[in-house]
Amino acid sequence: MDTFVIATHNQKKLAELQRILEPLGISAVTAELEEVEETGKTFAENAFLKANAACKQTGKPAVADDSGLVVDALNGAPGIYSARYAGENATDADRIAKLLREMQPYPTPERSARFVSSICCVFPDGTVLRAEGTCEGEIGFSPAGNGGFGYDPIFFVGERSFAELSANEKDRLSHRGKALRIFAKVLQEYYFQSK
Ligand code: ITT
Repeated sequence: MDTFVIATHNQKKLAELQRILEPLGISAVTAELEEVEETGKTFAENAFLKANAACKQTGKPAVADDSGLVVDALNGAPGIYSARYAGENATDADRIAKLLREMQPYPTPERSARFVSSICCVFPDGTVLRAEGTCEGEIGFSPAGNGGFGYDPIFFVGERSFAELSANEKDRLSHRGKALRIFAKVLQEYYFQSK
């Protein structure tokens, strides 16, 4: 099987992608990649833009994840703008604070949300493979836990936030874990058919 370049500049996301892909038998390496403008209107379009640019730049098959938090009460925001929700140089804490402020008017039954991960893999011959995963949850009223990254401290599945889960627990439930397990199957079929 090929070695895949992981097309991300987010170190925490990279760590998750590598730790989920490795047990699935998919070997993933990093590379110094140019920044790509995420001009797509969907997670899938942005994942393609990132994977395609990394494949073109390195000449190797490349895998990208475009992901985000979709909040029903906010009509799907921050969605594909999750990373930029509080401006370009903001921190995870800034983004969490902004989301909690926006969610202030909404009581528990109206705090439903989901994480979405769209995985795209582009091969040098132009082949494109895709997979998507979602995880349903609720936006909490204050941050809890120190694990994970991004919006994890305010995204609750049952009683615990994603930031309170172990890495294994998060990978089992998460949008990214689900998307990558589907991706592993799609990849297997691709290799099987191309033999
Ligand atoms: P790359 O594009 O370089 O991969 P990025 O952080 O900009 O890194 P995205 O454009 O896909 O990635 O934005 C995803 C944002 O959604 C991310 O920065 C987090 O704020 C949030 N997010 C995605 N997955 C998450 C997770 O598992 N836990 C918490 N927040 C997550």
